[in-house]
Amino acid sequence: MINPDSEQYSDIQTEICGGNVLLITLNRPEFRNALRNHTLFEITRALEFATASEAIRAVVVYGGLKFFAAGADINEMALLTAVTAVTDVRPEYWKKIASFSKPLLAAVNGYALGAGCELTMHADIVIAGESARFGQPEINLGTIPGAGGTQRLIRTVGKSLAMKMVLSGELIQAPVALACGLVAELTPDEQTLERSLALAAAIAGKSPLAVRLAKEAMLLSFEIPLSAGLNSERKSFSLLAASQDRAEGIAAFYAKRVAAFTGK
Ligand code: CO8
Repeated sequence: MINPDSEQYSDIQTEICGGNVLLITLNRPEFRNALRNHTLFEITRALEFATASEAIRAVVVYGGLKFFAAGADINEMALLTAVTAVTDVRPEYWKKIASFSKPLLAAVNGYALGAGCELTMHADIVIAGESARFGQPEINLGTIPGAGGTQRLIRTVGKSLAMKMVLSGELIQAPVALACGLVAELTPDEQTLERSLALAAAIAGKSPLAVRLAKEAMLLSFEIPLSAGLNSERKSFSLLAASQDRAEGIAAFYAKRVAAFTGK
């Protein structure tokens, strides 16, 4: 088990906040938090820790007050050839991030570009500061997004805006990101982290079973037809009827007290 308080990481810092939220802070300011392979590796290790820990019920990924992440590390990307791209480790790291089963929040100030923007789209909820700028500027490098940017962006913000962003490389500002649904909430920059941690803590206080199945059901909507999604939702809904957490939630409602969910 990785100790999140240890100094084993070079590209990120981790901290457990309030006992049940893991905070991952990207820590390569000299490269504007560019996500080199090792950064993604460390993020996956931190998420593995969060998965294995019963105490951790939500994760927040944060870039700091000034920038979130300026994309993939261009120095590293420039070395990729058509052949080495086939065995590139990055897709495996992205799959691990995408399959993380607990709630993942992104707290974004400043630039979230390229792979940085794609990282925010791997998050379940994005809270952005007023300085946040989102973009897929890969076209300026003669290439295209490689970590889901063409797929997740269009599903999130719709065709016209996604096309504009990916084909022109133009960035969008925080209010546009909010209006198009890339972001759930805007805050002043100084409050982005605090608000994200508070929201993560609120989610961490819910039934972890219900949260997990709700996340799973919603993400499934991107993969399957509506009728199959509705069937899957119904099965998870039925399954939860057998949980102690649901009984506790209903008992707490009648007793007019706060429910104490245990994940059983
Ligand atoms: N990778 C590596 N280094 C970076 C990156 C990056 N993505 N972004 C910034 N840096 C470095 C700069 O080179 C600079 O280094 P140095 O101090 O040695 O000159 C340092 O960070 C500071 O950068 P700036 O001086 O530019 O800082 P500013 O605050 O003025 O500007 C920006 C910040 C706007 C974020 C600017 O740095 C920028 O535009 N960065 C690149 C953004 C970008 O194009 N991102 C997309 C990356 S590509 C991707 O994500 C996936 C596709 C990969 C294919 C690539 C094929 C080659």
